[in-house]
Amino acid sequence: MKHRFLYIITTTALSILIFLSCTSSPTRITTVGPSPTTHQLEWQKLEYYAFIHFNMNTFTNKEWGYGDEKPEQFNPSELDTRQWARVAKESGMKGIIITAKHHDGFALWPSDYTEHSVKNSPWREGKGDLIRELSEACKEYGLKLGIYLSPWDRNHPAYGTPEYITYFRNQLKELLTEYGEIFEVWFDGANGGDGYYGGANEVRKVDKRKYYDWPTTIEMVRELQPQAVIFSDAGPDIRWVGNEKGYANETTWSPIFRDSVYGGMPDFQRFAAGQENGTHWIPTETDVSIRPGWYYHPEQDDQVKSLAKLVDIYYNSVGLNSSLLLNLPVDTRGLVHENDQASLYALAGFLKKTFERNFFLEQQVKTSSTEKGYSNTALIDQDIDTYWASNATDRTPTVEFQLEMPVEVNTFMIQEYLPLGQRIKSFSLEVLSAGEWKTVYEGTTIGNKRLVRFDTQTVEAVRFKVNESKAQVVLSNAGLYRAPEINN
Ligand code: FUL
Repeated sequence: MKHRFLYIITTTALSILIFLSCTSSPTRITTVGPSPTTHQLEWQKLEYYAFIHFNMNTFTNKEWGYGDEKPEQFNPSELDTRQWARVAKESGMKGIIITAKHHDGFALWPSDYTEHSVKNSPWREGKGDLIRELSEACKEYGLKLGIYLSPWDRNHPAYGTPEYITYFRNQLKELLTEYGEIFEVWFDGANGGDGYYGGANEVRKVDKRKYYDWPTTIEMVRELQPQAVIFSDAGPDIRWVGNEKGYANETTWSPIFRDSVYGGMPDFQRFAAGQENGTHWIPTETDVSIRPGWYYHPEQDDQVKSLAKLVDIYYNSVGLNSSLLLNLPVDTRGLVHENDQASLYALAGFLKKTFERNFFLEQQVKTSSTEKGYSNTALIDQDIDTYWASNATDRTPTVEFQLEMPVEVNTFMIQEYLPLGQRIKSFSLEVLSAGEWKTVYEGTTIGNKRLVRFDTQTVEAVRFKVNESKAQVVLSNAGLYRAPEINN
């Protein structure tokens, strides 16, 4: 009897144990601070896409038109948006954002709300619609389309009054309803000042906090293109990196105290690094031109950024928790210039060669701890949606990648798993070379992606150490690469 009782107790306990071990799921990790929306996450994956500045300024050889230009001046001789799309695609870019209307007010589509547009130009005898041509070219080449619509309009007579805001929204509505899916809407912070304004030729200042009533416009974008991300100095989805040189901050938090910033604020640079305990998730976008100017100027044909410069920009934008919006000033023919194309293709070749082989794949990974239900193989599965987590008490974990064979390398990549919030505050990178560990880099934040360059050397193992973090560490991917030498 006694034995029977013991037997029942033991088998029941065993069954409960087996049941628990089969059903126990990974420990739920709580999100730290703000985290991205699904649309922000999709955008985050794009990393590299084109800006195209092509409009009236291309033909007047200016950066900012006054607003008194004549539609007849817009006359590209060989405009071919398919060439733009082909070049962007072959350069590894994921989309194109076009200056549908810049500060001078000229519209690249036949807007119903103004005469200051392509419909009164000699191009395609006034029957052309550049936004339509570009949207079709993007579709053909599998690229996303984004639009830049300048809030400042130096041509419109009503600029500065509520009537202009209605006009601005009418134009935006045309762009958001007639050209298919838009992935990003770009609102420039530069606005208010002197201009033509229908012949008034005066200075018009606006209250940048209130004049545009941004919440209503944002609601309209959400309704018409719910998947689109909206860019401005203050987001709501993506923010300016704070300079036009192509360099994000070494420390870049995606969270920011959104309510303390507004579009066009004078000291925006102060916020470029974001804030560790910011209230909203608004990552940065790094916009920079491949030439000194945003628009095409023939005298800058020999000032196209070199491969070395573009690589530096790439590492300091995509590799610093930002995205790279690289501007191509399309020329007066209506084509991406040969020199720009050559630099773009050189960068594409460099990136392909660098990232085609990840030396961590199929190697051993050792971590100082691992949260229950997670595996450190997630770090090297090249899947952004899977992740490894250190355990809840280990805020300064170490991840060691042990290589079966020594390899000659110079580049390291690491990514945090963003849906759980940005956590890491500082890290160091060590390599085991000729039997000795040495630190090759000390850095701060990581976020979407951190790329680290170090002197080319043969390594036997790599150690990534988190020195400070807001909580347990959650990483999605890591990589080790050999970038080719650059000879220019
Ligand atoms: C600035 C503008 O004033 C420039 O002309 C250019 O469009 C750049 C991307 O943004 O604020």
